[in-house]
Amino acid sequence: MEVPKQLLTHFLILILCTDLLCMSIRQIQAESVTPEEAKLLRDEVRGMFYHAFDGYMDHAFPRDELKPLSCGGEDTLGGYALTLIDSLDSLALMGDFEHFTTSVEWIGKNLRFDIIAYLQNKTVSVFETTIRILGGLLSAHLIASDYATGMRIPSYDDELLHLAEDLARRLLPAFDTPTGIPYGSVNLLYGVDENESKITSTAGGGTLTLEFGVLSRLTDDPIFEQVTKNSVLGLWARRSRINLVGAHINVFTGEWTQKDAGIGTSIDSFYEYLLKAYLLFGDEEYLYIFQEAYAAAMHYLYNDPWYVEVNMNSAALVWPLFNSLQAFWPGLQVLAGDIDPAIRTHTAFFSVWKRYGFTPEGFNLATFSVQQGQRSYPLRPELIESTYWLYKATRDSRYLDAGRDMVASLQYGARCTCGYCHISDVEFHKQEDHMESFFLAETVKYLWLLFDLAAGSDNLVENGPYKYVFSTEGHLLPATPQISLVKEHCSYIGAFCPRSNFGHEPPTFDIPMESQEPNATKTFLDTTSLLGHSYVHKSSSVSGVIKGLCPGLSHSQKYGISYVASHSTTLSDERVDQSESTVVQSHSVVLLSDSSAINTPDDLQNDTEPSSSKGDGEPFRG
Ligand code: DMJ
Repeated sequence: MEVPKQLLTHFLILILCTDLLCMSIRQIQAESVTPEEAKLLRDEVRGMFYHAFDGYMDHAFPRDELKPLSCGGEDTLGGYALTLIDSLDSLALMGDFEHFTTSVEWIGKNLRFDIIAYLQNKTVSVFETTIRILGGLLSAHLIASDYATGMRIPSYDDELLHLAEDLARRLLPAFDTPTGIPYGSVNLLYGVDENESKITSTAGGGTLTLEFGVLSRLTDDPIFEQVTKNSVLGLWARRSRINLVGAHINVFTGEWTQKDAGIGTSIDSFYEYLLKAYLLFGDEEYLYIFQEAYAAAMHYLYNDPWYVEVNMNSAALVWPLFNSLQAFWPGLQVLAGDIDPAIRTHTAFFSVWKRYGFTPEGFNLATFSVQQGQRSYPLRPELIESTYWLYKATRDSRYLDAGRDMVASLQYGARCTCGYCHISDVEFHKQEDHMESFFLAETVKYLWLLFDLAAGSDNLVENGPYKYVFSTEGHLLPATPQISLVKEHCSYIGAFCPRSNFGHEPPTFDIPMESQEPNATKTFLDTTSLLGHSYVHKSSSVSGVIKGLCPGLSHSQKYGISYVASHSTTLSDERVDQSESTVVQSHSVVLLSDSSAINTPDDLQNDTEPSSSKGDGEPFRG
């Protein structure tokens, strides 16, 4: 492996320096990533992908995951080639048509959930199976079946869609509970075992809507969308009076069995899917819930720049802990248009990465040290994901520098014989013989997207025929007219919907506001004032992520991140087209946290008066 010299120097600085003095030395020594270096880094990341992917194919396939130190395989989620399925859209994204085709064809011919269910009598996690397998199959199906992606496979005949539908139907029995919140696990042949635990996590019940919703819209069977929305409503109905949710709930009684509220472990993607379900499907109920949930999180959990865990009823501090799953949050804030806190939080989280070369699963904010028992780094993507979103929104080269640090850490600390290894202890960098499938679905994908964007962005996400929403497993879900139900929304709104948007022609994006019908413009302006922003539209090219399918489509116009504004940005990359790069936070999809809007109830359920997680005192001093 050829290692760029600058990367090597950077890594040496990274491992030798752990204190403030060294941070300033590092700042002096490290030059910012140039566009040329971004290309090299993108290629470096591509090499990382293939080291891990080839290792998996050579030593583990068709088992679920690679054991990268011993060069073997292990079944971790049902025994159906998990890593291959989780990697499909990464292959397509990087333009590897050959591997994408052979992989899709192999899965289409060989994977049969009925046979696996019958022979192996498997009980699987509803959450993991949905986000990794169902999401992987659906995103690959949507790429392989569509000429507009440039990756249409001629021989492909919806095999992956049929597999996804079969699998989802096998998960449906899990939703048969009094609350609508599904059991955590289900047997693929028999349904839910009578001894199955009735306790599940909030993320487990709240992170299914994208995959199941897409399936409903592709199969014209509403059941998948209905049960998963019902689950979200079931969780939200049991929120506390201060709009927080706990971590674990009994799916029969609806009682919270773990009342710690936070944005990380066990809850994280509940928030993520509220916003993304709205963005992808245009269902405003999700937006409404997201606004309420987000405002409460920012009021009670945010301790600028960190996030804590508090009791969901009293808001009393429970854990002054950064856990690595929280690191997706700045990326979500970019989508929501709340960039300033995202920048500060990312800086704080990244300081933990810089200190150890990786983020530990838990970092104690009272002692500012690694939390005992949470010392590992299992190749998680969250901080990298947020780095990508913040770079995309700001084009600030500090995010490329952060990405370069992360590549250096992975290359020197985690790369091992046949792939990339988990780090069992971030202080000693000991490698462990596991490689989670999300390393290829997310970790490497977001790094590649980051540097590809800096190098000129020639990929499906940036330049493809649709705007994409990323699932929590990093799978690409396109806002096609069929998925976003453009027709339905347009007829509902009675707005400007040219016929050509519904034919075989690809939809037009980035329609200049000036060229839209007056009623469409009005919708946009109404929206921004509704959200309380003083933003005045000036740009000739307002590009919301899914905007343009139908100018009258209200949710598309409210899509939070706009990459275009005629003001306010630092630009480090002069090659980037001016209209694309001068962006950022000009308008937002959410009504941003307004603490005065949250009433602090006098009579909180069970618990004591809410303690403010901000302002009064310093909860982290221990
Ligand atoms: C992934 O499976 C998903 O990102 C999920 O939402 C959280 N856990 C892993 C990555 O850390």
